[in-house]
Amino acid sequence: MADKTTSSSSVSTSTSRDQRDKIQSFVFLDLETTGLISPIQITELALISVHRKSMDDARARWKLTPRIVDKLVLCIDPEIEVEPDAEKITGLSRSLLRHNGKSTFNVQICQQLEGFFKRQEEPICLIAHNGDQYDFPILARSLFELNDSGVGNLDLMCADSLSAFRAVYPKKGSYKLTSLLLSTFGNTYNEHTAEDDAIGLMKLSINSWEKIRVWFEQNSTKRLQDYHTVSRSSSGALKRKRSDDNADEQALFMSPSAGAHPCHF
Ligand code: DCM
Ligand code: MG
Repeated sequence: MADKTTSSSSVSTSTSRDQRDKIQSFVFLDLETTGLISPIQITELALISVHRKSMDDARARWKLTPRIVDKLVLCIDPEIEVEPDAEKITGLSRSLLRHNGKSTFNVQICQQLEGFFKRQEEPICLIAHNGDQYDFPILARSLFELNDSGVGNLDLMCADSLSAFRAVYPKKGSYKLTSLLLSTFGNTYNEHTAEDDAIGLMKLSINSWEKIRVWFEQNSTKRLQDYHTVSRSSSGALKRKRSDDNADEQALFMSPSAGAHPCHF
């Protein structure tokens, strides 16, 4: 009798601990920016947060759009000019952002982000496509350079969906977000718009949820703060992020270990 009690209570303790440690909120992140040349500033940010339960349910029901999501989409004055190529693909220029009265990445934006993350059940994991090289360090720098950013107190795990899709589907020809969406769902979408890129990433993740979720859980070891340390400790201009031609595809999306990081602060 005593043994039984002990063993059942130890099982329930470990189950609940297990449950507690599991990612509860998956936050799909995408940034539009001034381009590829350092210093890179954010022109648009999208966060789409979906609870683990909704991701599980969506997959089980073959629905790619969960009913319950929190979204935050912000357009931001980057304080420097947007590179012509970036302006062309995103439709965002500094003057357009300013004429629409958008603020710079200031303390108020940090507070909005902090409020957004505080609404999500922890543990929280940010997911971004090529996030390790691009979105995570850029967001971390923007946030943590403002010293009074309360986001620094939050525990935000990070997982790069580009690495995830490479690992889970090693034989794909291209791992660009647009290519993955086209090959998976057969349609194009409004790419280079932060919200649509983040939603596309969410749908791809739901579609491959069983495998991708396991990868996210096993590989979300870094925290957002860690990317700021990396960006401070290295020097040199940020080179390339993503490009639409095949050479860049080869360099950036197919063989990350060969040569220099495409995004190196
Ligand atoms: N970017 C760029 N040129 C490209 C691709 C991307 O300057 N060919 C920059 C500007 C985009 C940012 O990267 O705002 C994010 O790219 P994406 O829209 O793919 O998320
Ligand atoms: Mg984008």
